[in-house]
Amino acid sequence: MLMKILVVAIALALTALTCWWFFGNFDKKQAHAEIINGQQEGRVVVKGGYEPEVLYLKQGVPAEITFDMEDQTACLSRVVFPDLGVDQDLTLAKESKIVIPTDKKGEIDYACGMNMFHGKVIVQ
Ligand SMILES: [Cu+2]
Repeated sequence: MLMKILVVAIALALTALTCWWFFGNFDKKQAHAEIINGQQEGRVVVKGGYEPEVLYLKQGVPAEITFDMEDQTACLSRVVFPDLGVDQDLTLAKESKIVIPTDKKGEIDYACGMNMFHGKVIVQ
């Protein structure tokens, strides 16, 4: 009996480790925007969610995020930034640019049109 519990415990631990390995891919989950000639360029791939989920911007540098549409589902067809009053249809072009104000530090959340998938921009 004790042996069975031990085997189950080890199996669970291995499963947890595997999940962490695959889903805890932090490189894909967050990124810093590139600064080119005094302009920040962020890039978010829309494919079954947002990649990266968290994008860091530098305060005071004009910024723009390009949403690269790789998803065919209706779910992700719109991106909504409630704080910015942005509700952009991403199906009009492969790439859609959205200007992000960087005058003050803080977090700017965005989501798909149904508020199911979430992403975040952090100005710091
Ligand atoms: Cu959705």
